[in-house]
Parts: sequence; C-alpha cells; structure tokens
Amino acid sequence: MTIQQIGSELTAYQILDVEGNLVGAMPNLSNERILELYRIMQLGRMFSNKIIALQRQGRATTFGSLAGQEATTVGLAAPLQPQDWLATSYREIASLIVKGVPLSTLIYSFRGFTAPYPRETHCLPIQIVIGTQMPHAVGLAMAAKIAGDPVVAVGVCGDGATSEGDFNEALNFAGVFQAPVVLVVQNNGWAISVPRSRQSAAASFASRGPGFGVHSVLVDGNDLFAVYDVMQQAVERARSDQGPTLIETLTYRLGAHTTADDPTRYRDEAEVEAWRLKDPILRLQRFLMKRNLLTEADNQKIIDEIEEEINRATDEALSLPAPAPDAFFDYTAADLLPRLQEQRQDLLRYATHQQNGRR
Ligand SMILES: Cc1ncc(C[n+]2csc(CCOP(=O)(O)OP(=O)(O)O)c2C)c(N)n1
Ligand SMILES: [Mg+2]
Repeated sequence: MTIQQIGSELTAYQILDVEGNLVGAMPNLSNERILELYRIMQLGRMFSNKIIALQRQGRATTFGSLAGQEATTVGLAAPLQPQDWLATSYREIASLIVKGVPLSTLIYSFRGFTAPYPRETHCLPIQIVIGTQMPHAVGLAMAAKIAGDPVVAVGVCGDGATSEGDFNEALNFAGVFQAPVVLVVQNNGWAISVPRSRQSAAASFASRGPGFGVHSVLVDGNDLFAVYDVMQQAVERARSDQGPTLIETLTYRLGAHTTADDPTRYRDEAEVEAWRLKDPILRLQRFLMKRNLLTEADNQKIIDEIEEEINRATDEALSLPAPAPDAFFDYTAADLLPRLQEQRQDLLRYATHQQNGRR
C-alpha cells in the first residue's frame, strides 16, 4: 500500500478486520515480532489497570488508561529505530514501553514526578499540557535535519489537542521546513467530556494536512497491522527526506478519561459497547489463533508472565524514596532564575506547612 493523499474522504485504511481476517497486504513482520507486539498490547492494558488500582489505594497519582488504544500506541512506536525521537501525551504509555522505557521508571513517575527516561530511549517525558509535544517533535526533527542525522521524530496527540494552536503551528512548521517528522492524532472519540463532533467540523483530522501541504492518511487505529504499515511508510518517507506525514488513527477510549473522571455522566454506554466489539487486542488474538500462532494456554502464559513482570516493577518503584515535592525544579532550567528560586522556596514552605498540619 502506498500512502494516499487524502482529502475529505473518510475511509480508514485497514488490513485486519474485526474478526481477525486479512483484508489487505500484511506488512513485513515476522511471526515472532507480531507475538512480541501482541504481548506489549496486553502489557499496555494490564499496566493501565495496575496503575488505576494503585491510584485507588492512594499509591499513584491521577492516571489515564490507554485501554482500547493498544493497536495505535504499539503500532506507532514499533517501526521506530533507537535514535528516533518520540514525544507523546499521557495516553501513550505502551509506545514508551516499545521504545524501551523501563516499567519501574514509568510506575515511579505516577508517584508524582516524571524522572527523565533513559537517554538512549529518545523519549521525551509525557506531556500533560495538551498539544505542546507536537512542536517539540517538529523541533527535534528540524534539529536532526540541520545536523544531517538520519533521525525521525514522532509527535502524538489526541483529537482534542487538534484545536490547540500548538498542533496547527507544528503542522505548519513541519510543512514549511519539510521536517522529518510524523505527527499522529489518536482520535479516540472524546476529549474528556467533549465529543469528536464538537472538536471540528472537518470530516477528518487527517484532512487538515493538505491545507498545510503535509501528506496525510487516515487509518483504522484498532488494527495493529494497518497502523504499523502506515507508520513504517511515514517514517521511511521522513528518513529519506521526502517530508512530514500527518496520520489520524480512528480508535476509542474504552475507559474513563482519567481516574478523576466518570464517563457515565456524559457518554452513552451503547457507544462503548459498539467499540468493545472492535477491541484491538481481541482482533489480533483472533488472527493469531486462526493461524495457530497462539493457543488459549499460550495466551494465559503471556498474561501470567506480564502480571509477574508488572508486580516486580511495582515493588521496585514503590521501594524507592518518594520524589521530593520540588524535584521538578531540577529539570526546569540549568540555572534557576531568581523568580524560580523564590517559587521553589515557596513550594517547600507550603509542603512543610502541609506536613506539619497533618501531624
Ligand atoms: C493546554 C491544556 N488545556 C487543558 C487541559 C486539561 N485537559 C486535560 S486532558 C484534556 C482533553 C484532551 O483530549 P484529547 O486531546 O482528545 O486527548 P485524550 O485525553 O482523549 O487522549 C484536557 C482539556 C490541559 N491538560 N492542557
Ligand atoms: Mg481524545
């Protein structure tokens, strides 16, 4: 498949249908690699459930599950090379896992402070400020291009982020400077309680690309093979200096926005049920079982092993000292300006006051 320039046409590219049957040409992936990616999809969902449980016990901060979005988050990171940059929001934990960020580092970050990820993973810390990671990705790509490095940068945001200036500015810079970047919009239907229909009157977010002179594609975001395929091609286009690509992945947030949200107050359960039938993990599982690449027993073994892996990483992350309340100042600037030094002191005074109040 070659990436088509799309206008307002609304057909999402698909390789694997809901029943796990091939309806397009398979990307170049070995059976071992497919099984590994399937394992990380399962890991992404189980990791999400674990952090939600820790949050309920008061041992983790607010957390947004990626349940339902495993094919997109795993598929977008899988074609990347170690030197390629990844700049994401909070919904792409599985992408970071594919890139090699250790589970214990990620779990520790949900104790209130995101310590830097290992340098060699080339992942920026997750962004909570909506949309800001998109110009970061374009900047990293432009820097690589200027330096002549064969490095690609990927920025990932949600449907809600497309209404931010940052998203549009990133697209414009990417087009004007032909940055080796891939900008991915995970359209999961909702931005907290704001539905996709209230975000834009455009038929698709992908259709925004051509207005910026950026190659665009719309893909079934619950289809691992399709996401991998379009991503692989976009990354190669970027690496061979053929320019940036905008990819919209059509997916769905099966859970709450975060642990601080109750979607039953604004969302029809029938919509959720309809998307459960398109579950990306079940879809790939059906494919694997039909091809005799996975049995029920294999599947159970994978789940048991992941559970152990997550529990080990949790023990490790919880055994570390709690992050200092002012730790993030260490990463704000090389030398703190007087105003920031003052803010740091204020924060420490406040934290001490709070602690004394509790005694
Ligand atoms: C600049 C900014 N404005 C508002 C918020 C509050 N906020 C947090 S998540 C969110 C919705 C984002 O929706 P979307 O981009 O679709 O991402 P999703 O959560 O669906 O993955 C908002 C408005 C924020 N974090 N940053
Ligand atoms: Mg969204």
